[in-house]
Amino acid sequence: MNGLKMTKGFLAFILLLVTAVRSAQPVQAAPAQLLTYYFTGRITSISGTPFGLSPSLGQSVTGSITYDLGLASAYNTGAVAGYNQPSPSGMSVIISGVTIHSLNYNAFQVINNSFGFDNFNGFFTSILAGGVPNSGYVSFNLTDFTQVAFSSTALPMTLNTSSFSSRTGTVYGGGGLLSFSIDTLVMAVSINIKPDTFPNSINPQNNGVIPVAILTTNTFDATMVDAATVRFGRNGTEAAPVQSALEDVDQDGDVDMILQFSTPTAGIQCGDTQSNLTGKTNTGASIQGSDSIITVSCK
Ligand SMILES: [Ca+2]
Ligand SMILES: [Ca+2]
Ligand SMILES: [Ca+2]
Repeated sequence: MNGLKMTKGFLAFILLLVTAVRSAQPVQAAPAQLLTYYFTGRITSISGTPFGLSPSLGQSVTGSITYDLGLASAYNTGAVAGYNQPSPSGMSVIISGVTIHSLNYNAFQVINNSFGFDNFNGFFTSILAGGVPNSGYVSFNLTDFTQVAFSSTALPMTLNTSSFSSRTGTVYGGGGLLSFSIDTLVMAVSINIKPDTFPNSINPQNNGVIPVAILTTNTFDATMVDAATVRFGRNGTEAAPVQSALEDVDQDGDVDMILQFSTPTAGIQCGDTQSNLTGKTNTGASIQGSDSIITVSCK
């Protein structure tokens, strides 16, 4: 009898504690809905020597654009409607090995004007690779004259270069200005090599298969992937899947894609520390993901 009373009392105490902890919690911010795109392009014009760089025309440029659908807010000023979001979101441009990184300021803006959507603008205040703080801006301009690329009520979930009639970027500051084209845009996706284990040990001489999961997140539906277009291996271009299925691989309640790749065709070499996956969704958007590996039985 006493034991039961004590148990009841104890449960009531726990309930009180849980209620107190709950009410003490701050209001939760909207969950991050990060979308990252990798891009490649070429330098199309140069003026001065931005950040001490002496790039050449036509030289390749790579980088990434990240935005957070959860932080976006719509605004409307007269004829111009847009979507604006504060940090964190990021842009980086890599020129001659130097990363120029957006930071700290109104890093992303999409304006829907009479010319369609354009002006992915970000201002940066530091250079990471050079380690020299500086000011200036990096911007991306994707203009869709047909005005059909995005819905009018949200930031775009997918960016296909074919959707834009004009794709350019600019880096300004540090004593110069350069412009570059944006030739490819690839959406970053989350993958898990050998979903049941970590670290992901791979014997390159093995004749079996490597399972790889493409995970569904709050910004990406892995069931939209066209399995026939997926490739996996050293560069992400090597092996086509020998099998694929849809299932909740990580048991978080949403459906993921699981694929099997033949180890010999993946081209993985002793000492590799990462393997890559590429593919397309059934709406034609390009995807790319990578995960760490360790190679075993190598001599
Ligand atoms: Ca794993
Ligand atoms: Ca998930
Ligand atoms: Ca899942």
